[in-house]
Formats: sequence, structure tokens, C-alpha cells
Amino acid sequence: MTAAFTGSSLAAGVLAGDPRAVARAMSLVEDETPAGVRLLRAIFPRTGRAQLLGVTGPPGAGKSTLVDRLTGEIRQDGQAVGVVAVDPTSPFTGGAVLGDRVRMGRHFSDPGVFIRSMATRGNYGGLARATGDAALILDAAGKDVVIIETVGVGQGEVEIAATADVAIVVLVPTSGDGIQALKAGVMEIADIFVVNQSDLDGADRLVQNIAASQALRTAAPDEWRPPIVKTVATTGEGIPELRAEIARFQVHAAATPGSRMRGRQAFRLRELLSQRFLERLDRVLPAGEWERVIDRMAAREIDPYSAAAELMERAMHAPEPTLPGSA
Ligand SMILES: Nc1nc2c(ncn2[C@@H]2O[C@H](COP(=O)(O)OP(=O)(O)OP(=O)(O)O)[C@@H](O)[C@H]2O)c(=O)[nH]1
Ligand SMILES: [Mg+2]
Repeated sequence: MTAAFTGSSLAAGVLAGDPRAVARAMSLVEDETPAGVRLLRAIFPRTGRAQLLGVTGPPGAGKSTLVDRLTGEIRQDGQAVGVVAVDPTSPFTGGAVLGDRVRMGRHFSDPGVFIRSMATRGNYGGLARATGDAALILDAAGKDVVIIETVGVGQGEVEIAATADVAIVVLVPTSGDGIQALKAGVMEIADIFVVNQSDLDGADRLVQNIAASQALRTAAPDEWRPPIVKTVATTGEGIPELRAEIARFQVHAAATPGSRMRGRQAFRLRELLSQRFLERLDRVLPAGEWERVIDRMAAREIDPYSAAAELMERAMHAPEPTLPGSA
């Protein structure tokens, strides 16, 4: 892609919903460029309108197929949809990126749908920041609904779904014991459970298991109890029911305003701060120093707490050149 956009024309392009501008903007934020930061600053006041759906669950649960179906249904109502699919595989294979492309292929020619795959890079929680930023860009570009698909295996991925307006946890009868196979914390974040691949044996048993696990939770009488929706994403069965539950949750959330939105803002701020801190450390430490500290830890010369305290101290007091994007 060439530099066809200047800073302000890029922001204008994003706000006008130009898919080329949106794609360019996403690349800039994904690559953590100062231009990406400037763009986000420019568009931020125009965000906050889109509904954010987080979809998470074990690998291969049918999340992309479900997102594709959901996208189709939402499009029927004339609403524009943005999809950010976090590629669970290493950036070197690229396999799942292609997989998502294929599975959501039928929407690629629809101008009302924008789909983006993002690679897991695992750098300082950069993934959460990048997906959050991508969602902001889609929001600014006028998408009514933004769906973020992540595999519920790492804490970061789970938290991404948890900070959406609606967190949808997709489980399948085949994933062994289903519930146990998941990273701790996934069950807790669900606003809605989906038992996908309900055409397979064991779907009802899984529904009972989920219900049993939920029954153990103590909840206030007026607290939201996550419903369990059975779906077959390949045929679209259960998708209207899922949409109805999403709508029902929205009504509930609207009656208890603020908490989730604030939670999301707090999460983003923490992510950004920890990332900025580690970036700063990278800049101020002499070359090889990081490795030396790790060597000392490996040799048991210094414990991790003292090492962290030492690095904190140095990062705080070293002179900082200029923060990226602060100009
Ligand atoms: N039998 C059955 N197969 C399904 C269903 N939904 C999805 N699949 C199949 O399950 C496989 C994985 O589907 P995906 O949509 O790629 O699953 P995913 O959760 O997005 O996978 P990752 O993103 O790689 O974690 C595909 O072969 C789908 O066709 C379903 O309801 N029933
Ligand atoms: Mg997928």
C-alpha cells in the first residue's frame, strides 16, 4: 500500500467510511506508528457509537462461522458491520488468516462489511491495544456493529472479549469436557453462552454442564443470568435466538449504565500504560541490559521482584527522549 493518504485526509477518509482509508489506518495502528497514534487522536471524539460484540471460545469452536452468520443477519437489517478476527496462530504460518478469509468470504464484496484479521504478536499486551484500536477505527468509520473474534486461550484474548459491550462465549460438545478445556476466567466473562455445533452429540449435556456451573455462582436477584443458546453455525440454526439474547442483554445493560464502558476504558488505559512503560524501558536500557538481568535471574543472583524494582527505578529516572506520537 502506498502513502496515498496524508494525516488529515486519512482521518477524513476513515470518518467517511472509505474502506481503503480504514485498511490503511488499521495497518498504521497495528504497526504502532506515530501516524497511527495521531490518527486515533483525530478520530477518537467521533467514536463510541458502535455496538461491540466480543466472541471468544476454544480453537475451532466455529466462532468465525458464527460471526459470518451473525454478520449476514445484521446486514439484513441494513446495519453496517466491522469484524476484527484475531489470528490465533503464529504470524509465520498465516493459516488461520486465510481460514477466516475463506469462512467469511461471502461478505468480502459487501461494502457494508469490513473484515480484518490480526496476528497475535504477543508483545506487551499489544494485541489488546491493536484490536481495541481497530474497533475504534471501525466505529469511527460508521460501522453499527463491530465484532471481535478471539480464541479464548490466553488471558489477553479473554480480556479483549470481556471488554466488549456484549461478551459471547462459544463452547462446543466436542471439546472434551468443554468447560474444563477453557482458560480460567472465560466462563466468568460470558454475558451469553453459545453451544455451537449443536448438531453433534453431547450438546444437551454441555448445556446442562454450563447451567450447573452457573448455578454455583451467587448472584443478586436482579443480576443478569447468562442465557445459553444452542446454534449450528454452518446452517444458521439458532442465530435469530442469539440475536434476540444480544438485544435482551443490551436492554439490561442500558438499565445498568456505565460500569462496562468504564471497565473498558480502564482496561485500555492500563494496557496502554504497561505497554508504554515497557517500550520506554526498551529505549532507556543499554543494549543487552535486559538479557543481562535475565541471566542474573537465571543464575539466581537476583530475584524477579528485585529485578523488577531495579528496572522500574531505572525506567523512571532515565531521561526520556520523546514519547511516540506526543509531537
Ligand atoms: N458440525 C458443525 N461444524 C461446524 C459448526 N460450526 C462450525 N463448524 C465447522 O467447524 C470448523 C471450524 O470452524 P471455524 O468457524 O473456523 O471455527 P473458529 O472457532 O473460528 O476457529 P479458530 O478461529 O481457528 O479458533 C469448520 O470446519 C466449520 O465448518 C456447527 O455448528 N456444526
Ligand atoms: Mg476463527
